[in-house]
Amino acid sequence: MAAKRKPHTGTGRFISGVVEGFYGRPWTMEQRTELFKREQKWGLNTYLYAPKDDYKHRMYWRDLYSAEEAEQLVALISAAKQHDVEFIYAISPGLDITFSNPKEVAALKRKLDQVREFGCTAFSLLFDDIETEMCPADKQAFSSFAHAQVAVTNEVYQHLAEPETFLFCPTDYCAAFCTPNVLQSSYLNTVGEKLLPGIDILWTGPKVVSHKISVESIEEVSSVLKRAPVIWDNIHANDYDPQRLFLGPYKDRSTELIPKLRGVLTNPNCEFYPNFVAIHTLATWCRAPAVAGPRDVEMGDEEQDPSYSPQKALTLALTDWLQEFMSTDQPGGHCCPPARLKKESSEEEPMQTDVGESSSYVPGPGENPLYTAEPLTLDDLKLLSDLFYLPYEHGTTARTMLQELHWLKNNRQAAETEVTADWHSRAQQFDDMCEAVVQMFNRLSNAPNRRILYDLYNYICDIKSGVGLARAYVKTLGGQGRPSAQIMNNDPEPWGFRGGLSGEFQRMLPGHGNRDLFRDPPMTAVYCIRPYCPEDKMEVQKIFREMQRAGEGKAPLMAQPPLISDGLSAGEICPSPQCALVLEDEIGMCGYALGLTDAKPAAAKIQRAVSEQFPSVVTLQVLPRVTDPSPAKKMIGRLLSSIKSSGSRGAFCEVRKNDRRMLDFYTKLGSFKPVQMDGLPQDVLAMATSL
Ligand code: GDL
Repeated sequence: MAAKRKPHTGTGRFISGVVEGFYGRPWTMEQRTELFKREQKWGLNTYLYAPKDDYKHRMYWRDLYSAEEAEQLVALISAAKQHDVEFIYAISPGLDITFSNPKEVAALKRKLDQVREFGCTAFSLLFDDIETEMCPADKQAFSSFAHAQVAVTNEVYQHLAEPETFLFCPTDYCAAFCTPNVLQSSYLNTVGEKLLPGIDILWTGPKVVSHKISVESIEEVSSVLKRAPVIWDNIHANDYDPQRLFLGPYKDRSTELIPKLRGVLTNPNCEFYPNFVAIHTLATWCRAPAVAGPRDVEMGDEEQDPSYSPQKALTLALTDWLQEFMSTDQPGGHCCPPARLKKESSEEEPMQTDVGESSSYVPGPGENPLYTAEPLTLDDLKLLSDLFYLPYEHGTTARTMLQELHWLKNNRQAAETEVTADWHSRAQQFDDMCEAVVQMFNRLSNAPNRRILYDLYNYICDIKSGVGLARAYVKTLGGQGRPSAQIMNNDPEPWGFRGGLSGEFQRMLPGHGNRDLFRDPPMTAVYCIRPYCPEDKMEVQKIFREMQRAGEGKAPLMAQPPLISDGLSAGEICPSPQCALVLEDEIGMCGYALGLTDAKPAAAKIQRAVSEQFPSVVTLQVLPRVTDPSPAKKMIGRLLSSIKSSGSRGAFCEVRKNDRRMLDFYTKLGSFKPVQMDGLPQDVLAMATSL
């Protein structure tokens, strides 16, 4: 029977929902059922079952489910159905499957047949996060890894009678993993061409955790995949860092993407309950009305998106979440708040007793009043979300606190000599902000819904003590009170400093702290690296001249002896094929990287020799407006890999000793080391790397 063709233009049902695809403790069946209820309520339609550390999903993918497990899965699949959520069962055989062994493929089919018997009708094969080297048997049978995966996936898909929903996760599932890039990736091109058209493909965007996902990037990958992808969005995933939690809104994805995509599934925080915001705001985004006709404003900044405002979506989510915090509805047990809420009647049961029937405690005259706590507020939740916002951005209050602490620390001199009113008033404001965090912590700890609290507990404890330390530090700076025991003491308690071996390692490594969101907010500029073409010659020369002029102050230009790199940049020497790249930003060309696989002839012309060990030469220039070092690093990386594939053993660069910027660049790369080179002008240093 021919498969029903699905629309790949985004005009059909938009797949929307959640992928449980993170590492670590999987959610419980109860939590998943709760998820289906929420998805239905908020208009999301899909759940992709893919918990990385579930034994039988990945590590022991061949093993069939036991009777007890089967019972649970049957119940889960039926719960999804009840709530109009499509349950997609995913399996990850990539750790150790031999693609060419028919027994392995049979094992895969057998496992999926079993799940089909549980009532499941939608499936997915995932090949993310696996070794890309094939075993000898597979190398013999398939021309590439992509061919191996596609062959098995197509076979399984057909075995299952071409299910309406069938997803494939490629090994190169984001642009950053594609070599040399998305358009030229032979892996992705094979997948796009050979994977049967009814199979949809998962994609995480430019990176594993993508800051932004642009319409252009989706158009590009769709052209290679020959279908619109389903986004597996890691924006709220926190399985890579035990100190992070993401409670900010779904953001930096324009709603113009919706018609260009087959769907979006969010792979959120490992902790189930704190995902309220992640899933609620995604649902708001998915419901965003389509805007007819072309827009007259340049889109890209989500705040200008007329169909979706992350801030409004966040407020909606937090308002609903507040209700949930207040609910005592705990399946499988009674629940009472730990402290009575002020507004509640005194008839309520005291907390954490098993004597539900006993009357509540009433303090006698002269006895301590009962402990009471203010109820949690929407502002508390806004603050909480601000403190645990998004992977590339702190929330407003968190940013302000960091800025203020930074200012207070840097201006403490003034406070010591002359007591400035300004410093003290800002110190007081900082203290008030810290107090708000402590109060928020207290009210959260007293919220009736303990399930959410327990999921949040470690994080809010951590931020509370972090804030406590900062607060004590500012007090000390201002000369108020005695130096705080926690921060000034030489023998602090373990809770007086942030511990853990991993943290200690980090502090010892170079560059520790240089990715702080406060000091180094992520770059918003979008760069494109593309192959050089002859028409680029003039622009390359322009950059070269501009950078030469910038260096003129250091050494008179005309007096400088010629270098091979100068010849390349000035267009007098042609770069070797595949060894020339240009960098572009919104304004235009802003850098280039050029190379010669064999520098000997060019060297001979200027009476120089080239060592056998490093026969190739590279040169790179980037305009000063490119403050982000990564595009230059990427260009040089790509250039070196092209040079390597030409068979070269090593490459060198020529750097003028007064060119601190370039010296710094090559030194920081780590792989380039100064080398002796005969005939090199006095003021020039050669640095080289083996390939
Ligand atoms: C990944 C993994 C995912 C993990 C996420 C965040 C995909 C396709 N796979 O690379 O399981 O949770 O990063 O750490 O995203």
